[in-house]
Amino acid sequence: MDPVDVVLPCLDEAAALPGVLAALPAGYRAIVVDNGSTDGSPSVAASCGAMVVHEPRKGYGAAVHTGLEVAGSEIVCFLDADGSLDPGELPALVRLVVAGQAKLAVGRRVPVGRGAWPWHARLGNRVLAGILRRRGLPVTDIAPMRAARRTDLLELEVRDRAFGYPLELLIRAAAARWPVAELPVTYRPRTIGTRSKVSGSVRGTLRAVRDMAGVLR
Ligand SMILES: Nc1nc2c(ncn2[C@@H]2O[C@H](COP(=O)(O)OP(=O)(O)OP(=O)(O)O)[C@@H](O)[C@H]2O)c(=O)[nH]1
Ligand SMILES: [Mg+2]
Repeated sequence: MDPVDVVLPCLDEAAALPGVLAALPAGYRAIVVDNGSTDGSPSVAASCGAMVVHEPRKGYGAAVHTGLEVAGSEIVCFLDADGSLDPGELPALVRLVVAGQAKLAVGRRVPVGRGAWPWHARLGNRVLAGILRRRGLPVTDIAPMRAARRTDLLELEVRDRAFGYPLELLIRAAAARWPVAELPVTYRPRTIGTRSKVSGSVRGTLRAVRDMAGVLR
């Protein structure tokens, strides 16, 4: 099989990176995109064999977009670097794209363990997924784990550079009438020693709501 690049947006995930990177299946190459970690994440990523990219612009979407640009494989995956998702579940998504069953394959999070997915984050996701379904996209989550062809993704021209990125991607995929497939993926509490940027604080949640509302307008 051709190698697959995996883009990992990273902001202070030094404690989680060794486990996440070690769990990548054979043939999957990590691209860790950092913008401003202060916990040594870039050197930890590099010592684990990952390619490290420094993105000057802040934001989840900025990191993801830059990772997509520097990726060299035909199919590219995206995965959070906080240890909440299992890299071993990426090949199932990639297979759907390779087989032509989907242009975009995304994970639907199934929480395992207490506190993996706080109720307000789950509720917010459900509301957004409802909006997407009305736009013709059969999804039940705003997935942080996905696979697609690099050139297809670049053609979608997703603009948001913050936490609205995943939602905008799905909206544009729906508008372009892409076949989108959703598979269940395991969602665990983030690795101990890392900090939530979204659902773990009122500030983070409000920021994500603002970014996503901007995308919906
Ligand atoms: N480079 C970069 N990465 C980011 C930024 N914000 C978040 N990330 C990364 O994006 C991924 C998702 O961030 P999380 O804080 O886990 O957000 P979430 O999973 O949506 O929500 P919770 O974990 O529930 O808070 C993690 O790997 C973060 O390190 C950012 O501004 N820049
Ligand atoms: Mg997370």
